[in-house]
Amino acid sequence: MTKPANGRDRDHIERRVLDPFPELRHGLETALWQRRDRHGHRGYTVHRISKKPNSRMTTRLESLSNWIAEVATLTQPKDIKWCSGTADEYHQFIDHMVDDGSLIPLNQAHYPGCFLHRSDPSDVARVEHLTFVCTEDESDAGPNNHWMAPSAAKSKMEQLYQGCMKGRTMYVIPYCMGPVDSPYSRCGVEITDSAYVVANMYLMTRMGNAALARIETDGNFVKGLHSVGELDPERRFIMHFPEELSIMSFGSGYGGNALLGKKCHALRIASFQARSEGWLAEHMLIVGIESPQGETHYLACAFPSACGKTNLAMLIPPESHKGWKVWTLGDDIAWLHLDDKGQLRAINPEAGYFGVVPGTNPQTNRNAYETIQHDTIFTNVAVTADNDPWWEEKGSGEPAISWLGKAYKPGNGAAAHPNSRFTVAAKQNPAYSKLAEAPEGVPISAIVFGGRRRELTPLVYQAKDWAHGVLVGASVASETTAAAIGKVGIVRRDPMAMKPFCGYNYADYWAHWLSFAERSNSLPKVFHVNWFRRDADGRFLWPGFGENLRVLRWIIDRCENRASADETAIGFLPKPDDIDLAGLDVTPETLGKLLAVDAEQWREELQQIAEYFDEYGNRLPDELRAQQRRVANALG
Ligand code: OXD
Ligand code: MN
Repeated sequence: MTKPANGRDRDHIERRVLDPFPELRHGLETALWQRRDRHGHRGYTVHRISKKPNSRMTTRLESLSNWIAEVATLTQPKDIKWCSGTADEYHQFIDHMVDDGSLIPLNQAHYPGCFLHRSDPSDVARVEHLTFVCTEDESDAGPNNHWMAPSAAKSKMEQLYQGCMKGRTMYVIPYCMGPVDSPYSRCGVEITDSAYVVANMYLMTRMGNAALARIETDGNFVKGLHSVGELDPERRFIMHFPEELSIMSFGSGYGGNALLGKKCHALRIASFQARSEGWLAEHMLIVGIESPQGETHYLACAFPSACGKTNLAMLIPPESHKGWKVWTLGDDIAWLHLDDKGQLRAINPEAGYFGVVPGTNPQTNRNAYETIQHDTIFTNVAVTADNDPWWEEKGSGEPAISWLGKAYKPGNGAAAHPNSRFTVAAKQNPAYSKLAEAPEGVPISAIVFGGRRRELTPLVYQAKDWAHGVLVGASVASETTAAAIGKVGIVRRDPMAMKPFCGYNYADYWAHWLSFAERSNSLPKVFHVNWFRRDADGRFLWPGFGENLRVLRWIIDRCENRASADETAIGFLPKPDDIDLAGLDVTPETLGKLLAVDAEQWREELQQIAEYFDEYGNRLPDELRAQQRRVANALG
């Protein structure tokens, strides 16, 4: 690769200048150019820093330019790059990271536009023990969050940020969570010193000039400051200040800790903001199920991390279900608003997927598999001798180099990290819904909670009403997975699958959920599913994946009042004939086990739920306690 000798042969792509603060008054000007060859193919990128003095601001929003100035004074970057969000700019970032070795091009003939990033081996997942919600009053964060006083948290972070961007570029990323023209969307600005974060934010959010224009119109935005620091686990913190709508993250480049639009903004900060504004920010996928008759229902489903949300959001109808179609709107987060008719509507605030790679293959998730064949950033996967990405259960190829960049030796652990990820634009999904960009979102027929439980919880059941549904959601428990640091496979309470993400006291959050019953007579029906129930030998009883459509059909039929059910103490369960087993290797006896409700085990569960609720003391809504008692009494 040769660099252009002078400026004449380069395409001017973007040139924004920022110098709003005295420390950099000598005038750093960053410009990016990209050369194209005579066929118009992208060549390479040059960063040029000129010394021409200037003081032009890049935004008319003073609160934004002041904040950028403050951050630059604190972190002392060598230059500042304002991200415009164009495709060319994305490719410039990619080239830049390939040049500095932080991205490795994969086999471009097999995987065009795909790259591998190897993270620091100590930086591979969310760090819940280092994640804090910093409200003025500790009780507002609740027992569900780690708390630190805002002043203590800020002074800790300011020490870490002091001069942390010396010699680095500071990137300013204006972004919009949700379609830019949706009244339900909210914006933020992330400042980061990581080009990897910029490239990921480009795929995961609507970022750049359009978002900036909206921020300037709205006049407000969530402030997210991120630095990878030295990637030292001892100097790593993710702090949230919901009362100030701001986030400070230091010491990690991992998605959930560093792509601040995702878990930090769209869940922790947004859940807090949603409470005061009367909506819900939830850890839910959004999926549209279209019947052969052309009737489409939209479901919002909450599952703890790495419980198959992406698979459910991209479900492929099984052979037996000709004519059925499944449309993906979102695979991780839903923002839910009541419209003026009392209908709950959902938008997906994200524009891309940051999915778990291992286990993705044409059988488990053909859409995800196809989605990640091109223009994808892989993080911590293995590679084959051909330089193709490789992961456990890919179904083809052999690993040659492990995620750690070392020759792969069988018996030395997984080749790809169990929490290795793909980052990819949602539009690449063959099942991307036409309505995914609709500013008014989609009407939700059913809310579905789920967890990973070996026993106890039936394949599916329906809550008796909204308030009971809040109890069902508040009682979600699941086995832990590799998406967060810590022991895997332990059952923990994960109400509404929001344990790591609810930005305020769960007791207040449940009260907020309950309050929706006063605001609408046509709320969605609420269900609970468990795809992970096992027999005494540890074998899964239900085939899962595409076959889950059979369960979703019962859910939809219940919403339309056209399926029967047995009323039990824990809720409505399908009668054995209500789940279509045609063509499936599941005997009626197995279905019986899948739908069994063991009263003794459930009494114990209700007791544990009561003890869990006790942690919330007087703040627990009476209605939730009453629901718990009602079910416990019904169990006898
Ligand atoms: C995720 C998670 O990455 O939930 O989506 O951990
Ligand atoms: Mn998630």
